[in-house]
Amino acid sequence: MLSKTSALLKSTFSRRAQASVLKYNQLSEPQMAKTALISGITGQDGSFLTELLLEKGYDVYGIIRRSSSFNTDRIDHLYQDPHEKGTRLRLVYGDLNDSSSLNMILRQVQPDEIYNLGAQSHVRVSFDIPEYTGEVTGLGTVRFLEAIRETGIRPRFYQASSSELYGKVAETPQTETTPFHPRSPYACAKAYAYYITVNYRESYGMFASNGILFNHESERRGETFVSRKITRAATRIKLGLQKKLYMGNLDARRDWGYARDYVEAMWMMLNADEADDYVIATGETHAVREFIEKTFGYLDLDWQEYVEIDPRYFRPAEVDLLLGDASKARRQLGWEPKVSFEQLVKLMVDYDMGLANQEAEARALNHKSAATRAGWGSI
Ligand code: NAP
Ligand code: F7E
Repeated sequence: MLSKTSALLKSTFSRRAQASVLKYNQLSEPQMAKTALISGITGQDGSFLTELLLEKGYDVYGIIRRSSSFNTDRIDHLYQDPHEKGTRLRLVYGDLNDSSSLNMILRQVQPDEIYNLGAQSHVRVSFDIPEYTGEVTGLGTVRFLEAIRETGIRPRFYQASSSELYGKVAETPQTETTPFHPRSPYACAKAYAYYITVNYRESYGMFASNGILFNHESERRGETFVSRKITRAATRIKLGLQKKLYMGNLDARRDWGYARDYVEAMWMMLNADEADDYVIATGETHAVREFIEKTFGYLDLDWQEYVEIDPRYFRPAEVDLLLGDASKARRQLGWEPKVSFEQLVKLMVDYDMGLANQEAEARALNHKSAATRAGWGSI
């Protein structure tokens, strides 16, 4: 019942959020506060960044794309009725594959800051849809930059660059000067986006910065990324809702941080005196195996009883080791990660345990109603 009610509430909120997406000609309103425009607002980082910017008093516009099912789950708790005065979060339809929508939105919103977080962001999937990934994750960035140039506005521009750029790493730890060696269509697209951002800064004097962010996770992480796949599965296994967890390469090492810490770095970059490129990382690296051990250990489970390897999760080319050195960001922006690896695992497991409990409760209720129906049948 609980989960049915929450599903109903969720879909009501989603419907309201979708219904509140503005048409371009409804966008402009007299504004005093700074205005931010976010692509990828419905993603993990977009949702945390929106919270941060609203807390800081910004008016926030988010670009969402049309979807046949609701895709605003992560921001539904921030929903504001656009019919009321003083609404500070608005959504507008657009797409990184559609230049005219970007042009129109920029002309109407006239943002002070743009955060380009939209992307096909899954590395494994990028091997299946390389061309599409190039369009959105690579060319999407130049469409945005060109739209800025064409409209003649002077916003500050943040590009969501990635530690995947380092790929087959040339040195460890990786810094802003480590050469790139991308290992996937996703990373190749991000390399284009990185360089075109630098190029527009150098060519046209735009305030355009790259945040080279290492992996960052949270309770809102997509469920097919490794961290969330592990915490979702382990908590479901704990309650008997799932038997096995099938994984790929357990030896890969990542520098994992907490997404809420990382969106703060994005804001700091756009509020620095000058545009520049920064590595954002914790400075610690852990193997996928360790993430599994910590998660199952926290739940008093022996992971070896449940985890099996399925080669379908191996990648045609792997990134074996990532470890970032964020000294420049610490020195120049005053940024530091606050959440440790252990705390990250714990907060994700705690959250997913809540979800698993809801699922178990719903199953028990369904069982009960099935039993009741069976009872009626026997009358
Ligand atoms: P995410 O959860 O996958 O979110 C991606 C966002 O992009 C979603 O809002 C998605 O919309 C949107 N999007 C996808 N295709 C689009 C299109 N054609 N037009 C407009 N929007 C589109 O990613 P994230 O983890 O928040 O990451 C944010 C950004 O940082 C991404 O660019 C990612 O590549 C980059 N990055 C992430 C990490 C990390 O560890 N999380 C590290 C380095 C860099 P839907 O909700 O409709 O799908
Ligand atoms: O994989 C290994 C996998 O998919 C991490 C994106 O946000 O961060 C992310 O990219 C590692 C890889 O993230 C499974 O082979 C093993 O070595 O969680 P992931 P990613 O590929 O590092 C970067 C910084 C981004 O920019 C991206 O947008 O884990 N691994 N077994 C597995 N990975 C997955 N997904 N599933 C497995 O079963």
